[in-house]
Amino acid sequence: RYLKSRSLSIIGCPFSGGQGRRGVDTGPNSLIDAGLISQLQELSWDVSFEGHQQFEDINSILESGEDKDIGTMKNPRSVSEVNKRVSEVVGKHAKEGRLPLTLGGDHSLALGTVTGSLSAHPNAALIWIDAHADINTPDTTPSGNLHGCPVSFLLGLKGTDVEPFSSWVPKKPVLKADSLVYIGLRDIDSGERKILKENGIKCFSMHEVDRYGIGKVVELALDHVNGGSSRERPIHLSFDVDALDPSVAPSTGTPVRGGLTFREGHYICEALYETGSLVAMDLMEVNPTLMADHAKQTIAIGCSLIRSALGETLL
Ligand code: Z70
Ligand code: MN
Ligand code: MN
Ligand code: MN
Repeated sequence: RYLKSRSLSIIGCPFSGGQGRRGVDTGPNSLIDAGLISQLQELSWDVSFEGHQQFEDINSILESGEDKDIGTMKNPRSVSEVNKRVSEVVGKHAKEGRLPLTLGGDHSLALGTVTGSLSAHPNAALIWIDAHADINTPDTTPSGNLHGCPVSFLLGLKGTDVEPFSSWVPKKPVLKADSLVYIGLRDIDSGERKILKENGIKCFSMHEVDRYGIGKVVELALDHVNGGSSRERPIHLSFDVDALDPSVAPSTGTPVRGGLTFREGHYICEALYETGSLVAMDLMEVNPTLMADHAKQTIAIGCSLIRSALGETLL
């Protein structure tokens, strides 16, 4: 509906500066090494992959310890610069009518991916699958980790108009609060709870998944962003693998028990594919260096979530 043809661009983002655990920067290459490209070609996608993004310069600043905190924010310059680049490359591919598939890397990268998507599809809605809301502001973050903050920057919440981000993040909010839906939440900070309430943001936590079942939850989520039964609005899917239960996807930085089952995670992806309106996808927070005995399992699930979102079951 929004793509020129069945074409996608893989954007590998080896970056870990949005949180404290190294290794998540090896996520993108693990997914590629597991055969993701040929798997998507088998689903008859025209796949372009020009190699991972080159963040060596930024990563060396990160390693050197030169990227000093600004207020509460850790690694602010690295996170800002990486996201500026990601937003440009995602925006470019999206404007060419291709579906940008971004492989993380930590979830701070979604500031760039969503900004890029929205530059090409200004009416797109954001569906955020995560154990966490990632909606802290620099004023509310308890950790200073910017992977817990990208959504607040996208909504332009109070406290996000700060350097270095203010030099490139659009002044007009990238996204309106009613264009965002969460599924899978179960670890929300008190400051985030307040923000979610005050902005009336639609959240389907694990409690709602239990109550209604995943089928109904996805239907309600799509009704919410479409304002009814239409399924035409473009959708950016940002999938944090920690939305899944740690027994399903153990190799991730902040596992929280009580998560989505294997099928619930895949169902979400399948149902979004069925809308015909998916315009971008992120698969974030795969860290093969954690629970390394289970890394293969987590990587394989990352690939299969992506395949489901790109039409595996329907062909
Ligand atoms: C916490 C914070 C977070 C992902 C952890 C955790 C945020 N709310 N996000 N893992 N993906 O530090 O802001
Ligand atoms: Mn996240
Ligand atoms: Mn998370
Ligand atoms: Mn927490």
